[in-house]
Amino acid sequence: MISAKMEKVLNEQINEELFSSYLYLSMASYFENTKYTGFAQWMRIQSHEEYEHAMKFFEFIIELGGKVTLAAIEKPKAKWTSPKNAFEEALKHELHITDKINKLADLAIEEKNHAVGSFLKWFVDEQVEEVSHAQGIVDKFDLIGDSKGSLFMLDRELGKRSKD
Ligand code: OFO
Repeated sequence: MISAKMEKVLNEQINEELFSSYLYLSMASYFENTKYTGFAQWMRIQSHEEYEHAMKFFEFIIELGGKVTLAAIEKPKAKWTSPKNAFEEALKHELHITDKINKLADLAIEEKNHAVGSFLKWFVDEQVEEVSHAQGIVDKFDLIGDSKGSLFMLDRELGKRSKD
């Protein structure tokens, strides 16, 4: 039910999602080390969501009768210059993932593979949400500037995030 090319790019997306999970886990560790436990909690949840995204691709490839082939996960960065810098990189990363999902959707159209196109719709919508969330947080960092008190409040607010 899927071409060799489609199988390859779906497998590559498992790797992209697992790297996302690893990157956000690394950010969680960075925030724990710098005592921003609220930001760390937000990143832990994000990391878990990314693992779930990887598993959606994993199960879908199998459902299509394809073969899952796992590859090495790139080592993530471990340090950022500030909390704002970490969230800016999270936003940049989500824009990269959006581009990957869009390219996958383009291939589904090109190959007239409606099953893959339908599966990807959830991810297209999810990416709109992910980019909007990350952008919203970066905007808040811009608003608070150098205010330590506001940074503390933001850390507390983001720490309320729980698993949906
Ligand atoms: Fe899987 O959405 Fe973020 O990377």
